[in-house]
Amino acid sequence: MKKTVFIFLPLLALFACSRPSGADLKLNDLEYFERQGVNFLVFSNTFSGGFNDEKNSGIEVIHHGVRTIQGGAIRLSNTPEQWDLVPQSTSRTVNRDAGTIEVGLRYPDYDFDSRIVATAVGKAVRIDVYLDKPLPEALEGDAGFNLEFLPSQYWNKAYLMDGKASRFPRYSASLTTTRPNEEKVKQFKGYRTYDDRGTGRFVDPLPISVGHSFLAAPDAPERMVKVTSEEAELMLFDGRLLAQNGWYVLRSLLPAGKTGKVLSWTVEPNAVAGWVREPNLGFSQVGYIPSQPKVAVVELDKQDKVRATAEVYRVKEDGTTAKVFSGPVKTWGDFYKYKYAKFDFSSVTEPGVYFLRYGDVQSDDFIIGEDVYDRITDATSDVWIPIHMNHMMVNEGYRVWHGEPFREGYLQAPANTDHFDLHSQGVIDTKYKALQLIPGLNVGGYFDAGDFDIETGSNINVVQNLVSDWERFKPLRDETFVSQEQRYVDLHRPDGVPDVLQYIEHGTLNLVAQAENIGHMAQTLSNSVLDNYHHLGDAASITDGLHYDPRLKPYQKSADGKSSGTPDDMWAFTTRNPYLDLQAATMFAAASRALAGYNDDLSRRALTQSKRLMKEGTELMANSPMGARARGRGGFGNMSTNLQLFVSTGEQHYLDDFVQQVWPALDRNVNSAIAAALDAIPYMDDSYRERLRPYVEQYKQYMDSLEVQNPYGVPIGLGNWAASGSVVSFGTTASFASKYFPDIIGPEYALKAASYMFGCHPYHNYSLVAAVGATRPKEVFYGNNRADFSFIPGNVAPGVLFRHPDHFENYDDWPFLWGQNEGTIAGNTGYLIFGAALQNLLSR
Ligand SMILES: [Ca+2]
Ligand SMILES: [Ca+2]
Ligand SMILES: [Ca+2]
Repeated sequence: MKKTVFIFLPLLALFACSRPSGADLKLNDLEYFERQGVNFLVFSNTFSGGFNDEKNSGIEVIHHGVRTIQGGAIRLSNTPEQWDLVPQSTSRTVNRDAGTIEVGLRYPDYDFDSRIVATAVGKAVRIDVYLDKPLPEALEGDAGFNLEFLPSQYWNKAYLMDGKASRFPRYSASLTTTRPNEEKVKQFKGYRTYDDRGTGRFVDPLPISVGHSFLAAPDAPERMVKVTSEEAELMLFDGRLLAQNGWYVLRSLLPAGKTGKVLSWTVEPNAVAGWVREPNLGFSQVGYIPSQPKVAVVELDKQDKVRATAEVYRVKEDGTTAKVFSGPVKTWGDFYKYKYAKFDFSSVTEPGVYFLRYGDVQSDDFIIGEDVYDRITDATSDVWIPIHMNHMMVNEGYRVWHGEPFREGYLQAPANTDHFDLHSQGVIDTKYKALQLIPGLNVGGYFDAGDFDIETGSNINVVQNLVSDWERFKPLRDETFVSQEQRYVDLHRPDGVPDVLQYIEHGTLNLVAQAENIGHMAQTLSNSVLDNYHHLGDAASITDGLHYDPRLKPYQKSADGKSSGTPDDMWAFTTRNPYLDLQAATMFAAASRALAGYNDDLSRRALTQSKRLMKEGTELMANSPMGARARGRGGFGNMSTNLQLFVSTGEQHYLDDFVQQVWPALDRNVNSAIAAALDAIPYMDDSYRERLRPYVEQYKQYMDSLEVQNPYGVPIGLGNWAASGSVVSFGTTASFASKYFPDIIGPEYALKAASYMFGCHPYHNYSLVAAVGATRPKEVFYGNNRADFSFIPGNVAPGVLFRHPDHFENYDDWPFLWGQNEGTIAGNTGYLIFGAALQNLLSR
């Protein structure tokens, strides 16, 4: 977790008496089974996320602070993948008197219901599965009770099956078999996660171990779990055979033709006697400027007690260290699972290298210096963004990140298609027929995130963010060679053009192509088949680069080598969304300004599309239920669009419309409208700024209220995608508010957001930004190289994800949970603005 001078024994002695380690599991007020070191959750989180099996649900165990087991449920395959069917939870009943949690599970596709009853029995939980009707025949031999173990916490550790010792494999290399596709249990909406290469057969992993008594990790007491079943056979599988994000799966098949109690397991996670979670010392791994407030947040086990003092040490030039400050640690209070305290060492201001010590815990070292924030966006700008440029080959030194993807272009998506990445095509509303090539779309644009689609809304945000960066801060940094003619990008090779301009051009090229060739904005340009959507590797190998010709057989190429019968071409989902058109209009107006004088042709085309989409989008919105809903929600319609169009054209009516909208929007919700209102200041007179003043004061009250809402004083979200994006936005708005209203809002709010991003947050204290500036950045991210347990420099993780009812987590040894570890192109360009705004604020 962090560098530690480890003297654990005094802690054990101190706290062993406060909660007897021999205590049994108890059903607590938060409706899970608990003893010190073990949280045993039964469907506190259901399979209701947007992407089927998110490895976040069912029966879960948080074992000595780490969620190492999840996915406990009736499942229909040996090693469930993300798009395998997941059960609906039809009921969840907690019976305090009986000490049980009962859940009803249903697979509507098979009209298959089951019930799971979990009962604490001493230090174990007994899991009983009941069927009121026999298993549907179609699921015999497939339906079973599964429990999944986190590979990175178990690999290389030992396990015993019926007393026989083996080791969890570091990498999957166990036996598989193939079965006819007809035997495959249906996957999500009938899609297939696999390409059978014309064999008509799917791969099914074989168990690596079978028995009735399974003991995981006897060699690692914090991970030791015993599972037994007298009747049912336990089988251990390696889920990574089918999907790199698979877990180890322990399962038993449900018996055919039986009702009543059909399966019973006993699961006993070990609790280490006297264990108390090591304090997590939150601080900025990037460091601090001398004048800024410096407050470390200490996250503590509720069994732990707050120490009176903490210390700051300085690393001296001869390599020795000396204590330079000792100060009080003040209790903040409880926040979900842990309790928190704060240590203020703002008085340490001399530039140098330091570390913190809290009892036996020593932090990584950090720097105090005027320039610590100067390089926080360099990796994002020089490395992460150019690597995500679509339709280009991207080279860095000796390494090619990817070749030129999607050379065959994009086909019109067929009508009435639901998509696995949450899009859908309604009736075709373009001049193209289903599966007809839409010309001109394979240019420019950015990969969405860890996947390779062009998410139009995100790409609009990207261009908007980059223009905002360009217009406000004029970054002339030139570290990237970009040639649209060669379709080639070379990292760390200056070419005489500011990179931000080239990035704006690249995004605009694709979006203008959409508007011109489709007539309006597509929702997405995305994969047509699921088995290349989850692609890991070179983006240029996702499709075969040949036009799809249905007259050929799959895997067959035409005589001229230009087309193939493999239906792997990407699709454009074109269903018109006027709100998206308005967002595009805003972005095109901004892009046309930035590109003027650099690429005049593209600048003119962008402005033409902006005006057209503004007019058409506004009319469509006025006449659509969506428009009415947006107004009902207090959305501010085309307010930002009007501002951007005024700035681009100087036409007064755009400004009048903006002014008419901005004050009611602020009155409705100052927190959501303040950023747009601040954006207008450079174009308005002093009276606008003065009228805005009370709203900024109101916003300050909100910012201050965060200090009592959570120990970190920034907006920590509890959603299914962690909240570093909202912390970054908060930091950006705080920076601008502080710049325009320094007498109301000081720089400390923006700096608090920076500290959170760089390590002062729950769970661990690693910087959430890959690679740059920090002593200890996170090491694994959900990028397109996630199978290598690696990162793309400059990526910004969503961060610390909330799991119901009381757990925050961010895995740094397991990249595959997107809600914690997947940086996005919109989020990362938003981080670029935050970095620039912060630097601008501090250089004042
Ligand atoms: Ca996507
Ligand atoms: Ca350049
Ligand atoms: Ca193709």
